[in-house]
Amino acid sequence: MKKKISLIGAGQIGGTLAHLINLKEIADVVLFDVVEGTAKGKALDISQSNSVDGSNTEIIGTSKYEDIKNSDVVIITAGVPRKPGMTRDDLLGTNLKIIKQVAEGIKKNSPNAFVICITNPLDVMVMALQIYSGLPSNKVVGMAGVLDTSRFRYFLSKELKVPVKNIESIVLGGHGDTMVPMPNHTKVNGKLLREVIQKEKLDKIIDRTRKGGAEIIKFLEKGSAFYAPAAAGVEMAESYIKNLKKTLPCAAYLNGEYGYKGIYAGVPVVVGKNGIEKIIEIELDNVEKNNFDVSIKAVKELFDAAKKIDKDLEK
Ligand code: TXD
Repeated sequence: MKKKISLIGAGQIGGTLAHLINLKEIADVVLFDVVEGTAKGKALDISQSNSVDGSNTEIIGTSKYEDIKNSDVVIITAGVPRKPGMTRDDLLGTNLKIIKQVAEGIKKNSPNAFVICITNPLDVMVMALQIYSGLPSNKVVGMAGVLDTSRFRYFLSKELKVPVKNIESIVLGGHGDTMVPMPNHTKVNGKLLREVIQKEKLDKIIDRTRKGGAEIIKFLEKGSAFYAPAAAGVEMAESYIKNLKKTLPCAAYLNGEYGYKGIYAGVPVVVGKNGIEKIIEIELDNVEKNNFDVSIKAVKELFDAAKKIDKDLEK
């Protein structure tokens, strides 16, 4: 039985998601956007690549929520991206309204889907999405840690001249400047990172990872990163669809784990056919715990700001 992935938002990331899912033949795709032409045009264009790439998945473009009915996965990129000089938090007001609308559409048409939120400010958007939609928290997750970890591993691989596949790592916490790259949980060719890199170089790479999004926005001037965010979203969707049970850093609902309850945070989770199947609690030393707490505090403060905008977020 062919699987169905609906993409809410057919912009830079949404279009790239559609192309990657189609190329890897993971599922049929519904590309949804309020600007119907964007969705229909990109769906048609990607469909016409099938004869070259040999993919045979179906992809349609639409602006009607009924077309996302009974999706296995819904990935949300609907919203506005940052402009140079903006922080992810600056998008709160605009994107919160959009997420509320999207949550309604999913609740009505695909309440059993595994929902991956990508829209920024990510940690608050995914929390709002789960509250607005009322979907179970193990089926609503945010994409950020896979991207942030991918950036961290890339920068390390360039610095150490090691293939990125030989670097295991993880970035925890919120998707913002307080995110927590984890050097003590990073291995390069099986060796602990701190044994193979000078502290100054590591600190520079941690800082560059935190500002990875802004660095790309500065180059692009219009729009933000989309290839790597899309690749990260596809890895999460594929782990669910194919029940790969990959351990991935995702913004997941904490119910006591890491000492927190009732908040979303970037932590290692197992993604399989039941959605977030397990939250992995890794040992944090005092510095890591402190950094994690600072990151969670930033998410909480932004969520408080969101609740001031929309009282419906008061649980
Ligand atoms: O790691 C991460 N989570 C981040 C997320 C990485 C990079 C970018 N991040 C955020 O994703 C970014 O800050 C934005 O909030 C989203 C989407 O970024 P993208 O670059 O794809 O933005 P675009 O190209 O502007 O696409 C957004 C699309 C656009 O086509 C709009 O017409 C559409 O969203 N849109 C809507 N679709 C459906 N419903 C509504 N209401 C709607 N409003 C706009």
